[in-house]
Amino acid sequence: MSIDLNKAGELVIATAREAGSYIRKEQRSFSSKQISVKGLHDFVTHVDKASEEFIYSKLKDLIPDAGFLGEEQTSEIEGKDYKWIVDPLDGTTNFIHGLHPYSVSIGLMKENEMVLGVVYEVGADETFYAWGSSPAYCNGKQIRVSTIAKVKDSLIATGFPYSNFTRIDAFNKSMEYFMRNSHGVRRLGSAATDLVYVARGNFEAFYEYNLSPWDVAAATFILQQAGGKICDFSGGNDYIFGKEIIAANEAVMKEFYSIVHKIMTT
Ligand code: 2AM
Ligand code: CA
Repeated sequence: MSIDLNKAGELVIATAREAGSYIRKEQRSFSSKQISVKGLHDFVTHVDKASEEFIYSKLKDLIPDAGFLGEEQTSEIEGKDYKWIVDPLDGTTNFIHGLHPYSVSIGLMKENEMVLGVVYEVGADETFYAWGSSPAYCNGKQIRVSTIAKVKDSLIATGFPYSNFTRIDAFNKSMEYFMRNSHGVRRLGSAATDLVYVARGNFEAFYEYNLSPWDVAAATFILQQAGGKICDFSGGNDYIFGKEIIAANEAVMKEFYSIVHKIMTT
């Protein structure tokens, strides 16, 4: 079965933006009393849940038989050829603290390959998207990764460990390396946003361990369509479900990968 990706893409953009408007409105009256704790430093709010329920209600009839994997487990459907991978609010800790960025992330996988990605960053009202073999766009304008080819000239994004500290020593070493040998390291708090900022050329590269599929699926597709390269810490393709991701513009990937691989896997 094949679907019209242009039609699906327009609907997914509208859905992500509508979910984002709801999140923006809720943030204005949000109180820290409304937080629930899922795990160590892993927070969820009624806003995450309502956003996912809204997204599910919009997507469920678009592709009959599609699976659905959402962070808040609104509905666990295995599905046939297609699967939606959804983070209704990526950057919940930022949201709780009234800080940007935070994003709505909706990806579509067909037979284990991503075919569509939409990331809506609420604070700047920016929609990043790509589908099929199209280029990547932000708010209607084509985006492309940067051409900076050396780590020493790069701005690097990452996520600090917050609940899984098994690789903290290696991670700290990698941070020290990039502090000494690049333009600097940034931790924005939303992996989907980090990845689309690599796609637009704000960052040259991004790496993190212990992310979930919904944090990265949509944005990795957008990044690839913008000319980026992505792999796991060993150079393989298991970066959506494998909890390790290295992403970079094409020119700097080889050097960036060799550093992260060496420090994080030895
Ligand atoms: P989430 O907001 O959807 O949970 C960045 O490190 C990634 O980790 C984010 O995409 C974020 O996704 C997730 N994360 C979960 N808990 C976090 C925390 N306490 N601090 C930072 N990131 C967290
Ligand atoms: Ca989330």
